[in-house]
Amino acid sequence: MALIFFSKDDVDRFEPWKKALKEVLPDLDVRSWKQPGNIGEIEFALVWNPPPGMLGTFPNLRAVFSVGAGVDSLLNDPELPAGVPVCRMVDDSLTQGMVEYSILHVLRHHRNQPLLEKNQRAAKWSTFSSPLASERRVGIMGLGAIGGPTAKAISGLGFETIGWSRNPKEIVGVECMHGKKGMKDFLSGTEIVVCLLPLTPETEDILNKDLFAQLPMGATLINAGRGGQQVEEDILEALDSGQLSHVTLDVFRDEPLPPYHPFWKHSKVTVTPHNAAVTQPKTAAILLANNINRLNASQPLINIVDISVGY
Ligand code: NDP
Ligand code: OXD
Repeated sequence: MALIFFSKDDVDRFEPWKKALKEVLPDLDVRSWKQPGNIGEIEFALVWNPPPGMLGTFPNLRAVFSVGAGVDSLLNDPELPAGVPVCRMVDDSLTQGMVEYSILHVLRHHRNQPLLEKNQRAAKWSTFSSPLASERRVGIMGLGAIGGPTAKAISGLGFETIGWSRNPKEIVGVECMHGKKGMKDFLSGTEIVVCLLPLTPETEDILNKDLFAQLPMGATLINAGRGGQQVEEDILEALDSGQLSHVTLDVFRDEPLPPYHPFWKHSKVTVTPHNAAVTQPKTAAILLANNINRLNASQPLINIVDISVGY
């Protein structure tokens, strides 16, 4: 029983994953993509942004596991082996990291920390107050494994919290909207938007000038979903016009963000390098082992991706 690991990352994550997987599945032969051995023996793939075509080279693949929650790079592979199930990552520690990121940046925008930092650099003593959290509406786009707990946590801080998803949802303390029809109400009056959507054909370019125009003047945006959801020129224009007062972006169309990109040095843009949350091998390996055991016992896999909708 062999698994191939691939990660297109700036750090080599193979050894921690191998160690964590061997602890829960001692019989699993965990191989790095650098030394795949006999590819006919590979039954499972655990991957982060593999090059298109790579997965199609394993003739006996039984399941593909994504290291990350987002599976857009896998589904965009024209040679993704047909009929092989793809599972996304749903892990409490990943969710917790995303909740922390969202809270950190919602509070940063709520308290206008970027202005305080600017004033500090100018040795300017200027006090101001922020509205009460209950007077500030925060909108969460995507109410799934990550967005749902994030919306609850933001609501728990006392913010007026509104959420948006594809299908109807009920979350205590969160006003839930859904679908294209719910979008207008979701946006109107929302001063801080947090995007936690997967990248699909429906969500591509969703963070665009039409959406920004429906927000109150001076609204702020936090995007930790995927870069393909944001129209970069529209963000820059909205920042220039004051429609948006600040954006915090963890994800980009081109990653790593090229050094010449205007976002890096823009005074109204906070850039984080796609590290809102990183999957922890220790906790995630337990979930993978569970899924591999299920497959071996002919039980249905957990967190299987619905390829027809893209997440
Ligand atoms: P889920 O699949 O659990 O949830 C996705 C949510 O988005 C669901 O609520 C879904 O609606 C909603 N959604 C999908 N399509 C639409 C649409 N067209 N209109 C409205 N709502 C839509 O995903 P996760 O919560 O696990 O992860 C979300 C994304 O977060 C990942 O795909 C990834 O891109 C990103 N991510 C980023 C990380 C980072 O470090 N920056 C780390 C982890 C994740 P419904 O509930 O109705 O199906
Ligand atoms: C993920 C990510 O999808 O890290 O998990 O972006």
